[in-house]
Amino acid sequence: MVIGTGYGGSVAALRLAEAGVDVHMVEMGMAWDTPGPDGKIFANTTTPDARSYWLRTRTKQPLSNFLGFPLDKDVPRHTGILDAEEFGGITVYQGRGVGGGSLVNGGMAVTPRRENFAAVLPTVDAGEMYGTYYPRANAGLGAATVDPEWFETADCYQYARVGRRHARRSGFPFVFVPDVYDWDYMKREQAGTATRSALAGEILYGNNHGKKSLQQTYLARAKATGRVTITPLHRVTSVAPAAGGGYTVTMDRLSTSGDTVATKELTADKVFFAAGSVGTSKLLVKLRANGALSRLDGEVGAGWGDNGNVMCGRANHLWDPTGALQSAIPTAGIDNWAQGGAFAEVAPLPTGIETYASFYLSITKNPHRARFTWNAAAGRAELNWRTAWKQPSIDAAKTIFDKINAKEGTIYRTDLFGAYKIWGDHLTYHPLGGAVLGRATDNYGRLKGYTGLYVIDGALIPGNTSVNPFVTITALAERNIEKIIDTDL
Ligand code: FAE
Repeated sequence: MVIGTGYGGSVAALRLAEAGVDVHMVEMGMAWDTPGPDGKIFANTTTPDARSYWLRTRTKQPLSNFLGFPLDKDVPRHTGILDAEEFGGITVYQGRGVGGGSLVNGGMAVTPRRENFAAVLPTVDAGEMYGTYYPRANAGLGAATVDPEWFETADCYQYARVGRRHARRSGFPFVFVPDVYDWDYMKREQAGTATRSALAGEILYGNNHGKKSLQQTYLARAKATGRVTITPLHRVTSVAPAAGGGYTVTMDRLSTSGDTVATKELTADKVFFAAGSVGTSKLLVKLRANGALSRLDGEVGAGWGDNGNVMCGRANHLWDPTGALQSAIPTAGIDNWAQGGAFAEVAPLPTGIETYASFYLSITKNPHRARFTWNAAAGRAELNWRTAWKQPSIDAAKTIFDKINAKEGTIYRTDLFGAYKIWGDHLTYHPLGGAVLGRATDNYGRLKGYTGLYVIDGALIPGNTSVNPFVTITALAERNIEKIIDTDL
């Protein structure tokens, strides 16, 4: 059994099925295979509706304000695609549904520099990762880089070209990064010969065309084996050793308004936790505390980080427009990791109007790590992150943007995250850790204390990857599942 259908879960399901194992995947979100009343499966970013948020009655947009106006609006409570999960000091954005984060993310498929990977996961053989598993992951995900010639002339990347000019004038390297979007489709969107998706501002709440989510890649191949069953709208609540061997897995069947309509128990020989860094950590700290899996290691719950995410915008001069038409798929970044501890994605602001804004999501070297614990009285997992812990991330991002502002004679936008607030320091898109490789598990994701229980998602990575994380999550899952199939099955 695989709990969750994101990157780690999809890799596990495909490789197990190819090895002849029957796999049952359980996913708390929806299947996302049926069009809504407007004929589209996914809602647009500028017009969120019931499909957009996981069980909220009001949207919680990462950019909450624009030109002084709040952007959030009421929506019907529904098992929508984007979860803005709130903990004490941070809102953690996550994808919900078959495909996990691949449904909502920007598709930036970035392989970290080898020296940075070695610093993050020193017990993993970097030679194997860069020789075998990163290439395997990138091929499986369909990662590719924008055609540089087309990039120079495409209206929809004017914002990225402005970002490049400003980066270079301040002496920063500007790097193209691969993405899983179908670049030929994007070209046709720009040429007006295909229905627009990235160019219609589709991101965050799903892409109706063009993006190769896991449903188009790993999960399609997994299903084609005939050995994989996926059960959506079921949330796993417990895993405990079964009397006759294996594990009893308890799950709630959810209605689309989030109510539990049935509870089921199944038995599985082996269980893979792939519910994402937050989902896996929450489940495991609960199961250790309530005695269902009391032998789990004390490291379970620890080592959680936000990949150093922090957002900001810059206000450009009127002679430096970033374009009314912006592709929602980012394609490049500013690499100041070695000098300043920041890698800044040049991000779109696809509002449909000229904003004169440059917008960035920075990934920074933030040393703070939080811990999940189970609050039995409240019946929920808690995370002890503090908003003030974002200061090192802001400082790192400033090594890039203070310099660019000084060079360009520009200022930070103060209208995107509330009134007179420069930094988007309240959120992360990249939760990592909580069941760290080599600490809560052995060096291949086997949970300490139990035979046949594995972690195979972003929970294994200790809080940071130096770049956007899903290629690393996928590559590590490829490495671990190969070993597990060879030795445990
Ligand atoms: P994930 O993909 O989160 O999958 C976990 C799945 O488990 C989800 O489908 C959950 O609904 C499900 N689940 C959770 N709890 C349960 C339960 N109890 N029972 C059953 N199912 C459960 O995990 N990363 C990049 O590399 N590049 C990007 O451009 C990028 N952009 C992003 C943009 C946004 C807005 C967001 C939110 C994330 C972005 N990310 C990006 C992060 C990336 O999507 C994330 O690291 C991966 O999706 C994490 O993969 P996992 O396999 O760990």
